[in-house]
Amino acid sequence: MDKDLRLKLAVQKSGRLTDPSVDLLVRCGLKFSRGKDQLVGYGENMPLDLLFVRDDDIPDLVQEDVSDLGLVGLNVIEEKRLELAARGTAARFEVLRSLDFGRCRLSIAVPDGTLFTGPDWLRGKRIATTYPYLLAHYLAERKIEAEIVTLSGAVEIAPRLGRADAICDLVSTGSTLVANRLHEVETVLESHAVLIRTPVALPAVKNEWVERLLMRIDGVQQVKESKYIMLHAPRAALAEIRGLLPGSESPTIIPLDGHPDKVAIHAVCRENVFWETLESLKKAGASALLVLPVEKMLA
Ligand code: PRT
Ligand code: ZN
Repeated sequence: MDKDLRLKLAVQKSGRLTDPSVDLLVRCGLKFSRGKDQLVGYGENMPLDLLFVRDDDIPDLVQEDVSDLGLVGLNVIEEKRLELAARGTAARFEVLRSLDFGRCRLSIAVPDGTLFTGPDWLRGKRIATTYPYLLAHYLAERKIEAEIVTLSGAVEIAPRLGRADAICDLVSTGSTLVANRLHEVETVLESHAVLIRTPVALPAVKNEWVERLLMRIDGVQQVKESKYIMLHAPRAALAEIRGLLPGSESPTIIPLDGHPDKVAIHAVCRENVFWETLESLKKAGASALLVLPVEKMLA
């Protein structure tokens, strides 16, 4: 196939988003082999190649149409959007999907023992961060003037080194903050990974593959929590039992041969089915309960 008709998707080369990004694409059916330099993954069963790059480069690569698509943290693209705006350019990449990995938040944290009285406390303080534009935006929205100390990493040690009074950094479990005797006081941005695409119009073949990929991503995201549940129920308890099925739309109801007072119910539950739910179903008269994982789903 013509090289220009193969989709290019930029993913983080090595970091927190690498495994979940690759895992998502493999679940979408992609088989790929990595070149010698390890920088490109060649799709073997789809016209889609992966570009392995630093996450910070992904918005530019997509904006400049070097890559058609990118998987990156919302934090990175929102920082980029503000940085471009400050330079008088508009960000032109488009967010196609929010994904269910890479969850974290950009938060302001202060040293333990600080009497933080609210955002106003930040007035005139020095705040260390690797996200100067998002922090400046947060402060400007609240009309707070503070000094932003832009660092390239190890933000959490800045207060101990006397370089800052507070920090603005990504937090997921919070253990890095605890280890550095800091605690979160304000959330600047809730983040997760997103799929972005170039603003440039793509040839029809490529667009078709973008659509197919999106459909598969939706399918993969839906089945993660979904379960297929089967059970027998007395007709008299049908309404109650249907009400107990978590997140299911229209279950299939099948008559049971030789048991006019009973039916079989099959339903896809779009939430996890917990033991408590099964216990409640049993209490309501259900029997022969079976819960199965769902492998693929296409609406
Ligand atoms: O080399 P490259 O530039 O590609 O990688 P990177 O070092 O810039 O990025 P990386 O791999 O650390 O993170 C990639 C993306 O993962 C981020 O842009 C976020 O979208 C997302 N993410 C999710 C996180 C975290 N969780 C996270 N916890 N990114 C960074 N962290 C940091 C956090 O700042 C803290 O210093 O991890 C540390 C531990 O966090 P706790 O709260 O779990 O202790
Ligand atoms: Zn980075």
